[in-house]
Amino acid sequence: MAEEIACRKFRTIFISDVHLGSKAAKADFLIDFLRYHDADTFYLVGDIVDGWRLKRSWHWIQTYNDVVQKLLRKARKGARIIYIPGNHDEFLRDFPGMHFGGIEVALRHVHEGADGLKYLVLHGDEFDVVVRNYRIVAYLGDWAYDTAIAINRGLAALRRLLGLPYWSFSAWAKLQVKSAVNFIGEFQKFVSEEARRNNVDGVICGHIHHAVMEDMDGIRYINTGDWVESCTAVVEHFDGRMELIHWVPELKAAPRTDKVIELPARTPKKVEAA
Ligand SMILES: [Mn+2]
Repeated sequence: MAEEIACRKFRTIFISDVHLGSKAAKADFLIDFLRYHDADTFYLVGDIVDGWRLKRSWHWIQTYNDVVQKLLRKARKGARIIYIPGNHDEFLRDFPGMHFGGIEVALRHVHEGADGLKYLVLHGDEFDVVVRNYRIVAYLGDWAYDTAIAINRGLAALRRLLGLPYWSFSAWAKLQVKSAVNFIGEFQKFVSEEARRNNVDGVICGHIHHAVMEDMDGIRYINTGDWVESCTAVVEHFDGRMELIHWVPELKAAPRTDKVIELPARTPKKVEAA
């Protein structure tokens, strides 16, 4: 007799890069994960739907509907769901502040953990161009940095207008076998700098399909990974503790990665007088 597995309840669940619409999306694994993991708040950290892939060849199966239905049902039952669009679902970026069936759309969001730590939640594609040109950007400073991000946004819009697919940093990075690690490192560095500029304690992003929790010079860098290959999610416990889960459906349990960020205990930036 199969043992009934209890559903683990969390304060927050962060998921990104499901790429519904691409054949590689492991939607059934995600449904299985959502069956055993629940939360008060869900963040969909971009590239949940792969609009680019759908535009090229329509691939939408029942399992993808099931994922959408499951999320909508959670919203109906009172869960807060915040959808931060990525570059593959950038059509949603035209609707910040909108609500779809109880799902809020936001370009970025500051999440306050139960322990008071603040996290900037964003997808991360805007840093592609900065990462690619980091030497120039580092030399020219803040102005070049902001300009590079603006140019990247313009180029993405232009490519969309021309019907060209978004230039995929992650796909490209994987081709650069030797330098991929460097670029992942640079991506982490720039995203963490953005968190520092925003005066928060950490950043939670996706985009490069590389799940990790790391301390970047005092900034907590958390990447939720993806549901194309690795099947990972980040959960926040009710005490604010963050955990990275690699979901293995056959095990019906999350093998602990113990990739918990080892950091000196931090007090939130905003300290209230006693
Ligand atoms: Mn992306």
